[in-house]
Amino acid sequence: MFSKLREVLKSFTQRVAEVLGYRELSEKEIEEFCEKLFVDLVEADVAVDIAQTIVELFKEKLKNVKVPRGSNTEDTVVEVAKDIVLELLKRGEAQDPVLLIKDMIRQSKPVKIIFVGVNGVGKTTTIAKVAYKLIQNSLKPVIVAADTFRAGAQEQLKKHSLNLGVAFIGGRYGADPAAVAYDGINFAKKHGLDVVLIDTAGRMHVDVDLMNELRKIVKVVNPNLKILILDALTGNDAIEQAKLFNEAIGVDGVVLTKVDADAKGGAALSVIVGVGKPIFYLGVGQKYDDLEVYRAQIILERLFK
Ligand SMILES: Nc1nc2c(ncn2[C@@H]2O[C@H](COP(=O)(O)OP(=O)(O)OP(=O)(O)O)[C@@H](O)[C@H]2O)c(=O)[nH]1
Ligand SMILES: [Mg+2]
Repeated sequence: MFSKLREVLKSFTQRVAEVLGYRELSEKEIEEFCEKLFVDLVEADVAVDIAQTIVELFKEKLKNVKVPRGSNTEDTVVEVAKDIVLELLKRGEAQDPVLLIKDMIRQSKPVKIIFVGVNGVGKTTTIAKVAYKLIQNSLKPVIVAADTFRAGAQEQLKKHSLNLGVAFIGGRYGADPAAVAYDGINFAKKHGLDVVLIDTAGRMHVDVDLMNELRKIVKVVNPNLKILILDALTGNDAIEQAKLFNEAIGVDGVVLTKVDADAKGGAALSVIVGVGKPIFYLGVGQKYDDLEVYRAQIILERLFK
């Protein structure tokens, strides 16, 4: 995870520290180092506008960087770089979703959470992972398969619920997804369950009919949380997806999946920094416990390991 990005940052800070070790950087050197940094970031799949933002921040900071007497030059430069990157990573920081859900339960239950996103990003897998997290926190979820469109979607989610020992509500193929979701909510009310996790069919953010259908589901369900699932590997397109889903239904937070598969790291970073929504979790694998609460500080440590 993040390996290419880590290399880019390391070689940049080393190059800067080499000069700073015996004199201040000239304007020209700052320009050159930052130019190279920009190219390297883009090569590590960082989106161009995000790479530009990062480089501008470095240009500003490097003008005034002073190495205190007796300090290690490279450590000083790394600290400067960490400050910049941490500031950016914090844009995605969110409250721990389990704590958020517990707060909501205290107001009224069941808490209704709907998961949306384009095809194949990891909605169904993420729901299973979230259900697992809730159980670990002594909460009782029900999983609702309101994806009545894709063949096999019901079975896929039912299998997860059996594995996890979690209640499951599904619907016939082609049934009204809003009605299935409603059944799930009623089931939770009847059995005193805490959380209703609603899966929806994958849909392209540019498909007007399917986005209208989603609006209808949201209207019927009136969810406490609308969670958008984004695939880290899609980088810039993920930001476009977020924009359109947000316009259609309003998005409360994001789960960024397949971060483990983004070997370079730049695509994931671009979504974290550019999406403009809280990142609730990172999906880091296919197992039930491969779901990490997003913490800027933890990503920072990985980037500067
Ligand atoms: N490596 C990795 N794979 C993941 C992750 N999350 C999901 N996947 C895989 O991505 C594929 C698609 O996952 P699904 O959960 O079926 O995606 P979906 O969004 O529900 O797909 P549709 O319902 O068809 O729109 C599966 O093979 C998952 O195992 C993750 O965090 N890391
Ligand atoms: Mg699915």
